[in-house]
Amino acid sequence: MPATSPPTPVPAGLSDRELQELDAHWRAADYLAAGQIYLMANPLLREPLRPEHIKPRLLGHWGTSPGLNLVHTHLNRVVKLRDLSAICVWGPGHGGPAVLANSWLEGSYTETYPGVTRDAEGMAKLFKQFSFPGGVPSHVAPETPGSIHEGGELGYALSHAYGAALDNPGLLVACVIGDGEAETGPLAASWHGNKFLDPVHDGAVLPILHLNGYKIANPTVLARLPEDELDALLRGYGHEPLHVSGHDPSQVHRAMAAALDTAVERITAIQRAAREGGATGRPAWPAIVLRTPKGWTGPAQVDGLPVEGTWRAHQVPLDRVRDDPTHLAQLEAWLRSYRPEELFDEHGRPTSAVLACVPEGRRRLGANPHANGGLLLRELPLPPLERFAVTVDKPGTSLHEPTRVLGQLLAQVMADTAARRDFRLVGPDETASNRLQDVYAATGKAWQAATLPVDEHLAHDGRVMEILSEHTCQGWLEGYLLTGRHGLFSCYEAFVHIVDSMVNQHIKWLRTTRRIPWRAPIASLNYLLTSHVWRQDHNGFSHQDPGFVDHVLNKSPEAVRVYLPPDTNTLLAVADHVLRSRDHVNVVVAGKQPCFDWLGLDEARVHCARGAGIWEWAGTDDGSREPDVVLACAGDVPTQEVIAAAGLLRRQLPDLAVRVVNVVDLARLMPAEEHPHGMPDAEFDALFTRDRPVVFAYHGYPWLIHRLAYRRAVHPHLHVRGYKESGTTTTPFDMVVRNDLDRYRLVMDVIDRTPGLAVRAAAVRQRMADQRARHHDWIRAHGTDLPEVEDWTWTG
Ligand SMILES: Cc1ncc(C[n+]2csc(CCOP(=O)(O)OP(=O)(O)O)c2C)c(N)n1
Ligand SMILES: [Mg+2]
Repeated sequence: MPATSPPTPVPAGLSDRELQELDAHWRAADYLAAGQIYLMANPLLREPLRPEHIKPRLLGHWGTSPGLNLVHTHLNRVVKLRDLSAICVWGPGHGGPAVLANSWLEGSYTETYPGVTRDAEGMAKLFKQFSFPGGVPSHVAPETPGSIHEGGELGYALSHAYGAALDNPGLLVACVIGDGEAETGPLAASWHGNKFLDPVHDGAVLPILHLNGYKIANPTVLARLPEDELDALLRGYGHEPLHVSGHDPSQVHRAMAAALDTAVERITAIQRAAREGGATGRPAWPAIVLRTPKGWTGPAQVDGLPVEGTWRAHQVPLDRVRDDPTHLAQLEAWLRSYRPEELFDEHGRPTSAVLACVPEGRRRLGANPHANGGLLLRELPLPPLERFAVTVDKPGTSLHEPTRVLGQLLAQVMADTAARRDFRLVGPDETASNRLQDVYAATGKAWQAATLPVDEHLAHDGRVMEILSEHTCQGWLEGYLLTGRHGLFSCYEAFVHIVDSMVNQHIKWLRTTRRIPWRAPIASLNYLLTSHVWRQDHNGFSHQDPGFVDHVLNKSPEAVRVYLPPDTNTLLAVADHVLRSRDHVNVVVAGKQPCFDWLGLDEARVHCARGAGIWEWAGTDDGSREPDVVLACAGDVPTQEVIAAAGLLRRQLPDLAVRVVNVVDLARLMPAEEHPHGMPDAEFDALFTRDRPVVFAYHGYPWLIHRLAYRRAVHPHLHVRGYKESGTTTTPFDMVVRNDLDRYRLVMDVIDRTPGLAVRAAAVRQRMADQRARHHDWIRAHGTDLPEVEDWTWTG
């Protein structure tokens, strides 16, 4: 114990019997946690412990487990006593043995996995399966009943907890935060969730900062602060800290029970004041600071070195148990110190004293349906797209801002979910910048802090969430979706990379839950990436990075989808699809700047359903023979350049049979065996040909298209143009020129690659090169794009 932690004064709340029962539950959970790490036989120690009872590979994390077990035991008590609906987010998710132990004790484990019975036989299975081939993961994984949070990658516990509490007014979300996890950037930012939590419409989050003093190999920053400094820090975050510390179990049990009673009473009072008394001030929500030793109740010393209460307790405190008789004896003494013969009856079932604190049915932390959110998910009411679609009399003649029109659709969704409150829009301060601001007509921006007359659209009960932390946005939305609701994350394309690692974890979760029959499907995590690479007019190079798509497409094909709608109506069709989908991560890349309308709503729907198709009106490929060249495009700006190039070719080289193909759903390019949306070879070959030159204008880094299509017959003839990291603050057309994605360059590419054109079309090629030179001089003289570019429309 660090010197800065005097034992908490002990209130006289618990009876001696309650204390004994809580301690029995805690000891049982500790026994079961240690048993999972070490034992593959002799689970109740009815025989002397021998090397063959020990697992050959000792895996798992003991250090955090006694603390998690203490929290679970006491949450059981307070949930049962006060009939609460609660879930817990276990930040130190590496303490899987603890959460599994508690689920087994309360019976939710056996209900979920009937083979693992709540008796000696089931205990043997529980032990053996842990971190064992064919068994269960070492962390609080998707397989763990009651869990919405894996905890493998640290930092996201508190934002997940807030996401779960939003629009769940009857739910208490406890959240254990490791003192190491508390050092991460995402966790540090997520303390501010309390400035967004509405005590009227949202549930409560109870952070439990677990100061066991250490990470893997180091002390933690917060555990070494003097207690008054830590207290001031948490007060600065807007919390009322309740401190519990000690290493004498009886004293800590009493203090923890009292702290949880106080916390729940404060929460109830805050909610009552807001819900019944109309209070609108920002409340100071309670937070518990729990200071107990790492590896508490485990071996005090191993091989002469201190372990309990130090970083050495992090994983497996005794690691040579099979080979070293001293370690074996120490393990046996340690396990017997919990007195398993008092905790489990002759059949190996937990005694009634152990189970006295455990709540019933769906009140159990491992059985609360909010932690299997798909069970509670309702269809999102989506309005008919006809109400928002733009009229397209002729392609390429009218302009709309796609995301602005999408904002009108989202406003309707917000309005239609006003009573049921199960849709949220999150973003890092960019909702208006991304032109989705029409949503504010239907709901405000969540905000519980002070307001000034200059502020716009802030509201206590708003369902748009804006905080300048992409991590927090992502964490909130994940927590919200995992508990059975819907949402959308709108983000600048370049900065969504900040959550690369978080989205990995969410995709892993989805991939795993898809194989777990009792996990009901949840709404997809939908990204709208806008303010994209080609139109960073205000910002330039720092804001130009289309690589998130590359990142996501590396991940489980069953869970990831990428859409590049080329205009307003296709964006509406894609949005409608992704908002209805389940268990996916959908990345939608669409511009906010005025963009040509190419397709009417009906055509847009059909085109998006296909995912890729020929735009006959744009090409000169009349079907009488194979095309001479294919001009392909994916993304709004590349589509415009390809259509303009097709127009130039139609006039300059009228005999050339040009096929124009647009790709909305990028995974269509993948082989059918590699992605559920992948195109069979026959279809791909028919669309792109097997041997004609394909000039492909792509929104992002060109290598991605090669990666997706490398197995296709036409691949040797595939030439991809895209973003080559040549960015700056310049005109829109100069961006494409700099990256060789402009219409003139595309025409040159066609001439260079189509057999027989090099000589015949040399003059056309020269005119194109001259146009690029003219462009170079013009923008430097005038600061705007060439008039023939700025005023371009499709004339067919
Ligand atoms: C983002 C991230 N970085 C590093 C790790 C590796 N890691 C696993 S556990 C751990 C220490 C965690 O310490 P703490 O949060 O205090 O948990 P506890 O002491 O309860 O085990 C670290 C660094 C990780 N899981 N996630
Ligand atoms: Mg720690």
